Amino acid sequence: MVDFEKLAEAMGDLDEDAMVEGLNQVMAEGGADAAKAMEACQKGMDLVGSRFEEGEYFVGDLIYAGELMTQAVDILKDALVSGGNNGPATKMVLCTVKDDLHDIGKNIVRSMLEANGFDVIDLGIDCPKEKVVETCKAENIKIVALSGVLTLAIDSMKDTIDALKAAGLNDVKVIIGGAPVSESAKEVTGADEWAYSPQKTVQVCKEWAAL
Ligand code: B12
Repeated sequence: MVDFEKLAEAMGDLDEDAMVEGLNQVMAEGGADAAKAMEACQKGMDLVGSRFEEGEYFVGDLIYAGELMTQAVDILKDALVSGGNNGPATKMVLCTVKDDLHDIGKNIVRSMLEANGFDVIDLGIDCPKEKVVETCKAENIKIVALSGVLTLAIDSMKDTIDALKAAGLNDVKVIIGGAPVSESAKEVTGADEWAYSPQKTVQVCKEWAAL
């Protein structure tokens, strides 16, 4: 049985070998603890964020941490897939909203969605609302996931959701996520759902894809 505290520490210490060893052990044991392992990695990411704020880590460390998280999702993805992936992949849009350049969390969410069979159109960072509207129209998208880490991202999320409504795309479901997102942000922005964990994001998007 893997020691999840140690796994979180390995991620926090950016110790790739220890992290990969722990994750491979989870998979070798059948993958039943994959969700717990993912949580441990996220705890490790929180450590990374704190160490950055304390001046111990630098931007390069954060980017490397993002790469490690993506690697973790890759190792665990077969065990993280919930439910069947039968039928054609559902296309959806994901982006970091206007004026926000943070994409480490978005990329982790994307890896998780792709691991669960979604065809994710990633519109990148600092994404204008017009680009989201155009893509939804052109690709007949019914699910949009908006990421944002800055407090001001909540305003951009609201603008994007308002623009979708103004364009008559009322059947597009929107999930928002990122550090400042909460139930009250959901109410302010008019989003259909919010989440912090990538696992909940996948669960919600799967429910919407089945509608
Ligand atoms: C890394 C980082 C940067 C990097 C970004 C690199 C990159 N490629 O992303 C760089 C150095 C570029 C950067 C720049 C800036 N940053 Co910065 N940054 C951070 C830091 C340290 C970590 C963010 C991160 O990646 N966390 C790890 C990921 C995994 O977590 P996450 O993004 O929350 O994602 C998780 C969930 O939220 C969720 N999730 C994410 N997206 C989505 C989407 C959906 C749909 C769902 C459901 C879930 C979901 O899943 C993820 C996995 O669990 C935070 C501090 C912190 N501790 O969080 C500050 C922080 C976010 N930055 C901050 C600031 C102020 C800035 C700058 C303005 C600094 C400056 N003065 O220039 C600029 C902003 C530029 C801009 N316009 O965006 C502030 C924001 C303050 C605020 N409340 O608005 C923070 C909080 C630091 C602080 N305490 O002051 N930053």
